[in-house]
Amino acid sequence: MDHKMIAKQFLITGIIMAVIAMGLSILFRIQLAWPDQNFPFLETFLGKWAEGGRIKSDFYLALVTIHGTIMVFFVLTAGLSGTFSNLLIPLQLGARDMASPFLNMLSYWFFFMACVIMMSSFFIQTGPASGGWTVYPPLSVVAKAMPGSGLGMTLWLISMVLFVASSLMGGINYVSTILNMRTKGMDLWKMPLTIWAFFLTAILGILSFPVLVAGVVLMVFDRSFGTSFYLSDIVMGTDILPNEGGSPILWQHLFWFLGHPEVYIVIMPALGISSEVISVNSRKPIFGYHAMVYSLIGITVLSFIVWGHHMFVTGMNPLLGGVFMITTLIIAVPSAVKTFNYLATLWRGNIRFTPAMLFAIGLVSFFISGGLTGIFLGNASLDINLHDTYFVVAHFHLVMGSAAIFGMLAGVYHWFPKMFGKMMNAKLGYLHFWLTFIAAYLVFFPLHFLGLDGVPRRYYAFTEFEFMKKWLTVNVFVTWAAIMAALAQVAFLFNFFYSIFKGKVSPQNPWESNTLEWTAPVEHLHGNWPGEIPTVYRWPYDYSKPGHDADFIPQTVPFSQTMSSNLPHDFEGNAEAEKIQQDWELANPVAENKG
Ligand code: HEM
Ligand SMILES: [Cu+2]
Repeated sequence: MDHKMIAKQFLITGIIMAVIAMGLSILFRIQLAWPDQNFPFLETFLGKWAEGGRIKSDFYLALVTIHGTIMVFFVLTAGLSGTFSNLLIPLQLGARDMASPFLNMLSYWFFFMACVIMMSSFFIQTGPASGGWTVYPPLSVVAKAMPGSGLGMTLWLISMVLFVASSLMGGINYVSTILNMRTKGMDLWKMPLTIWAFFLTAILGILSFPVLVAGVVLMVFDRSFGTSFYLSDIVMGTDILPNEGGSPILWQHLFWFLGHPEVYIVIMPALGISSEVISVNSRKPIFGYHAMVYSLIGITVLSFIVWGHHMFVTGMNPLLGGVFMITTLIIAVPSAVKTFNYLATLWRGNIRFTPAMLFAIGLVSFFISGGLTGIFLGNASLDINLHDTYFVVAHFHLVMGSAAIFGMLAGVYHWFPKMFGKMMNAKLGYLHFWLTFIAAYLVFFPLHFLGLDGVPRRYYAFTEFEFMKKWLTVNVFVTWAAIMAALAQVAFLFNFFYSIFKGKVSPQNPWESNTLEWTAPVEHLHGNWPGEIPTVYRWPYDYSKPGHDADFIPQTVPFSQTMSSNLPHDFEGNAEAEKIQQDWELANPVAENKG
């Protein structure tokens, strides 16, 4: 199957999963806002999970768990990375397809099966897994710990193993395509930042996902074969469980060795997309291209040595905590480099506020405001107070959740014409952006204050605790904001599906962009380009180049055609372009004297 088709499959599956996950969050937000009220419609809708119109506490935990799992893995990993890596890697590099189209197709179908199995757990007697998206033992290992710890947890594990297999097949394909299948002239330093981001994301995935599978295998042993890797000294009621010698901390190490890179697997493609969109729509070269690449590499390397910041309160040796704290805070440096680069690119740009551009700027906003609270959480001593409170929920929903969703939406608006040959409606796009942007801040900003006051996450009803009662009005407010966020997505869904069929036909290069994908015809061909694959001469960010009349120069335009605007560094490392320049200089001795 063609990579463009597979990209669409990932996108549409991702959108469906996002709608489901958002629906789940509305359900549990209703519970949080009106903990003592009955809503008969919930029973109609959820049956035995909401008898008498109130969500059961076990089911509440299942909702939170599946919401988080779907959002992180299925929407923002598969839906985001899968869609845009598949679409853009061959098109922006000048390849006719992925290195292995077959593996690529298989990777989609594994993902699809993972989604189906995860959702099927809503229809079994004991309900879905309910130990949180991090599935910490013992809830995930002791089958009778709670309803979702039985079959629901088994389905969760199966689904995740399929999902990991899917990501590995995808990732290996992306890496080998990027390394081997670039068109003539496309050296590494001519690749768009999107490709750099997808490349490093794929490497992160390949190196970290297998660790999760290893951890899951041990978990299956604990669950089914009486081993005790993760369990020790558990008493249930008066029952002493037979486990001996294991430790749940081992699971935390294995999980977060994947789990922390995972949050960068989620955000890096979104950062790559926003680089591209911001540069195109500022009509300016991206500021600090090399610094952007090195900061992505820095994030990739560092993200493997910070996992312990999720475990500050497990009683780790304070010295070790200090090491994790320092490495964690160092990640702020490449992240800040990226932020400053975005702002410097926007600075004095000739900005075109397309919907894609607004979403990309929105990403920068969330990345900054959510990133700042990461500095608090990264400090071992502050984290002791903030751990497992709503402060954490607020932090990661801004920096990873909202930012990555905005990156994904920026990508959808920007490359929709490439995917479907049609334009999306810009007015609906603006409506969608402003409502979502405002609603997201209204939802997540107040949650910081709950966290600072010590309100813990994953609790079913706050009214049970005297000190939390005062937050009830805030919770009601947040729930209304979440409902507004959900309604705003209707504008997007309508626009998306309507435009596929009835949208205006898109021109070849609607955003006047330099990159290769826009040189391919609008109609989808197998193999992307009808004749030869275009040759690449220049980097992808030649916007508003001094001395040139048009404000953009596609990567396929040789330097021999833009003699008035060439700069000395344009030729670096490009023997062919250098030769063209030399030949031209030989043929035009006068022009050279002038220069
Ligand atoms: C309408 C948008 C959203 C709302 C209203 C929302 C709300 C919530 C709330 C209230 C919780 C429960 C917190 C707790 O009790 O621990 C939660 C958990 C979570 N959410 Fe969201 N969320 C939204 C979107 C997202 C997105 C886009 C992501 C992607 C990163 C995400 C990832 C998570 C994760 C990982 C958890 C933790 C689940 C767990 O503890 O197992 N959410 N969300
Ligand atoms: Cu982390």
